[in-house]
Formats: sequence, structure tokens, C-alpha cells
Amino acid sequence: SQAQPALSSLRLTLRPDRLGNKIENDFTGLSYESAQLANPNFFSGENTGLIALVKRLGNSGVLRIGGNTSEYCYWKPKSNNNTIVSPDFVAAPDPGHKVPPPANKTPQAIHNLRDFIDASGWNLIYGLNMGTGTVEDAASEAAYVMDVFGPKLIAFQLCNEPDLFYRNGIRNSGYEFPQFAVEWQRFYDAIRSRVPNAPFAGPDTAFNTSWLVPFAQKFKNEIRFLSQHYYAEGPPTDPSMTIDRLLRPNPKLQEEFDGMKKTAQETGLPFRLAETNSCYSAGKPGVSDTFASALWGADLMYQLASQGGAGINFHGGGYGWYTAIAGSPDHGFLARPLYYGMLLFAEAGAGQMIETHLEGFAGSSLISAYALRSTAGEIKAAIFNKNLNSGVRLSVNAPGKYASLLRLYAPRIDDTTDVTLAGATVGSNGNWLPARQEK
Ligand code: BDP
Repeated sequence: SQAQPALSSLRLTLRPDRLGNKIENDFTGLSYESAQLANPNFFSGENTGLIALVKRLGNSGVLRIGGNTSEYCYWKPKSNNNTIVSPDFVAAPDPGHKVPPPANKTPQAIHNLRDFIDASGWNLIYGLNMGTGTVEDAASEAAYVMDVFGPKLIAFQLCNEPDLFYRNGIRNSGYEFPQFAVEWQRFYDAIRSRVPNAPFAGPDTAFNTSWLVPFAQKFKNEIRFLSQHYYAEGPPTDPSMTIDRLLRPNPKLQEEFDGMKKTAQETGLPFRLAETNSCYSAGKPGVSDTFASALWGADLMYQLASQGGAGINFHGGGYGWYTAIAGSPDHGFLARPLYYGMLLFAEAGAGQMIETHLEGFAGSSLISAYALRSTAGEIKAAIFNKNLNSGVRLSVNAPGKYASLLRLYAPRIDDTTDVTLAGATVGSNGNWLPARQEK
């Protein structure tokens, strides 16, 4: 945050003897609109810039393809007509204001996506079109995708945000969980009869945590994990949607965590935040694209992990306000502020979380600290100061003698371009090396 005269003192104690949850290698992730598949040049083995940036975030993350446009994408197994003529077409997050233009998905797009997945080392969550597509098309598409991806496909999602179907014109106003469950079962059965080992996740709801427990109970044997979405703020036109608000604790997030824990209690199923970002309706300039999004995003990753979540997918694409990686195959790619938060998470890496205690500062609800023992046995701590107007002098009480510090920094909280981690920026080819490690 900004340079301020007053420094408050805070003491952090790490307790490697008290274990928390595990952070697995596939925790991190990104989410893109299905419409992006209409341009097979985007997710392809040739898109080396994007591949490098993705890899930098983790060597086995999860790419999720879905979003609003998944309900308007159509499987064309016999076609090479990709509907989008420009080889540079990028799909930004759909603002959800109107029905998006229909897009085709062709076998070529699926094969190129497989090359992208192989080159990045990531795995795939693939969204089908239950919203406006047919059971037959879903089964034929699923069979094709399964054939191409095999175990790299960790789950199909049948649709996107069905709890909003009643108000976005996809279904009528009476569409509730019971109606959804009948449809879900029908699509599931049709796909499974063609692809007996097809993996699934769901319900991929937007916000309605009351669908989670019934879904988990009914389909616990059919799914690998539960998925829901979370947008911290929105709509962007609301003047109260600010940086300040983004950085404060959010009751909506607590609701998500409660829903997630209830389903875990009922069924033991893992929970993934399969789509998230700072502000729905495609983000808010001055908030979603600033340094605040880096602090928010990294802190969210650790909050989710410490509450028992299995992973997260930050939604983005194109030049969207909240996208972690911006750009296009022809013009190259760029790490946005949110990316640096994800990079911090990647640098701390997977491992076994341990307890932390913070003492000593009144403003500490906006300070958070998490720690883990990495797979290699090192203790790593991630500490966030989300106060906009006070710096912190932190002393760390931990076993061991030396610590090195990598600082996530920007000159201003609303800075959109000058974010660094350990004094270094991320290059368009994913290059990043710590330039400054403090002792
Ligand atoms: C979600 C949709 C996604 C949108 C996002 C948004 O799944 O496609 O891009 O909201 O509104 O609800 O930004």
C-alpha cells in the first residue's frame, strides 16, 4: 500500500506443529469462455506466449472452459467452420447483458486444446451446453472430448450457473433445483451410456448455496467434486463497488464457505471454486485491473485453502478488466496485476498448511497470514496487508534462523501496470526471476 508515516507493529507466530489443510498441486486454475474455442488458434500448441504464462502459475493447474457462452456454443463434429473469421479473435468474459452470439466448436478446436493442455501440463474442466443444446449433441461432444483428452479431463460440467437460468431467459421462472436435477440426470445418463467413464462435477451454481447440499446428496456417486462460483462485487455500475470494499471481508464469501463445509460434512466431496473474480458483468476498471486485485486474489486463494477448498479458477480472457492474462495470439500476452497474486501463490507452492497467529495491531482484520510446509519441507508464509493507509512492521516468530522475503508490491493500490514480485516483472513470455530477495 501507499507509503505512510505510521508503522504499526505486528507479531506473527508460525506453528508447524499444528496442521491445517493440504494445498494440492492442482489448486490453482484459470477459467475461460467456451466461445474462445470458436478460434482454434487461441488454445493451441502454437500459442507459446500464453502457454508460458500459464505454466508459470503452476505446473499442474486446471483450465476450465465454460461461462455464460457455454450455453450458446454448438458442437459441429463434421465441420471446419469455426464461425469466427478472425484468427485473432479473443473471447473476453461475457458481461451477461444479452444473449451472446452463437459459436461453433469443431474437432480442430478440441485437438488444438489438447496440444495446449499437453504443453502447459495442466488438466481440463470442460463445460457442455445443457442450456440450449440437445442431449444427443452433448453425448456426441462428450464422447469426442473424452477420446481426445482421456485422464487429462478431470470433469465435464453440464452447464453454467443453472441457478440463474430462471432469470436469464434460458428457462422459465419456475426453474428450481428439482427441475434442474431431472435435466442433469437425463444428460448424465445419455453421456454415461456413450462414455461409461466420463467424469463429472457440478452444479456450477452462480451463488445459490442452497442447491449445494441437495445436489451433493443426490449425485454424490456421479460426481468427483462440487463446484460453485463467486464474484466479490458487482455490478460495476454500482458506485459502492470499490477497491476499499473489495479488500474488506465479504459476507457472501463466508456463505460460500459455509455451503462448502456443509456439503463436505454430508458427503465428503471436495469443493472447487470453478469460476471467480473481483466483479461480475465483466469486471470494473479501476478495481478489477489494479494492484488491489492481486492482494484480493492471492488472499482469496489462501482463504479458500484454509477453509478446505480443493481449488480455484479465476475467470478471464481477451482484454477483460479482471483477466489475469491479457492479450491475443497475434499481439502477445501480458501479466495483469491479478497474475502477480497468483504468482505469489505459485511461488509458495503446494504443501501442508500450518497454523498462524497474528497479534498486536488494531487494524489487523485487514491483515492476513497463512503458512505451509512445502513438499520439500520448507516453511513458507504469505502475508497480506490490505489496509489502504497503514504500513506494518512485522516480526516473525518461526523455527529456523533465516528467512528470505519476496515482496508483492506496487507504488499505488490502484496501479494497473507497475506491480512486481521480488522486484521483478513477468515478461510476455512468462519470464520471471526474483530480482530482490530481502533477508
Ligand atoms: C459469470 C459467467 C461468466 C461471466 C461472468 C461476469 O459465468 O461467463 O463472464 O459471470 O459476469 O456469471 O463477469
